[in-house]
Amino acid sequence: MSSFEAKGRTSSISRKTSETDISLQFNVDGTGISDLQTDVPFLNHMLDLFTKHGQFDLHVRADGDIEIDDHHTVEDIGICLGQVLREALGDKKGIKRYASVFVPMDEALAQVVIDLSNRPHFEYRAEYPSQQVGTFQTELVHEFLWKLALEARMTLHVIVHYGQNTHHMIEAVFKALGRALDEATSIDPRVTGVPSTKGVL
Ligand SMILES: [Mn+2]
Repeated sequence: MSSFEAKGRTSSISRKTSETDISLQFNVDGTGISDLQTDVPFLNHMLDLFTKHGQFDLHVRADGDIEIDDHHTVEDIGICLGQVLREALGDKKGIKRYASVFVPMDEALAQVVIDLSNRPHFEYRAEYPSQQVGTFQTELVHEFLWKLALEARMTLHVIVHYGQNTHHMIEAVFKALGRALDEATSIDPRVTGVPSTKGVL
């Protein structure tokens, strides 16, 4: 069960399943303010960075079956964020559509390339030295990003070029994701209508 409420370039969702109960509000044109309460502290940290560096606003409340593990909660927040992003962008008139952003975090370097194409595709190149950051399993980064790309219907390429510290490497990914989405969703005054030769995205 889920429901949307959209206004301007904002959107919200309430989604409840037997595994998670999530409410999420997203503003594309925000000021970098996040209000996050999930039971996955590392994801809160990453979403905070994403929101700040993307100049979005993001509010998340998530209860999930973390007694099993963090998987469903992380996956379902990715689904919800993708759905509100797609909803908030509407017909995508006047947006830049593409972005490619590199972000370093000390020794780590991440690159995120986006096309808000309406064609879900996810490419991911990342090898982390550790399988866990605290209690967070690094394989869940893939799960989150893939579901985000799928539900937002965007082409998303994420490459971690190098790094030694897994926390730094994932942090660089989420900062780059924020900055790339900020750029791809930004309005270019030279663009009239939808930025596609097909006339629709
Ligand atoms: Mn950190």
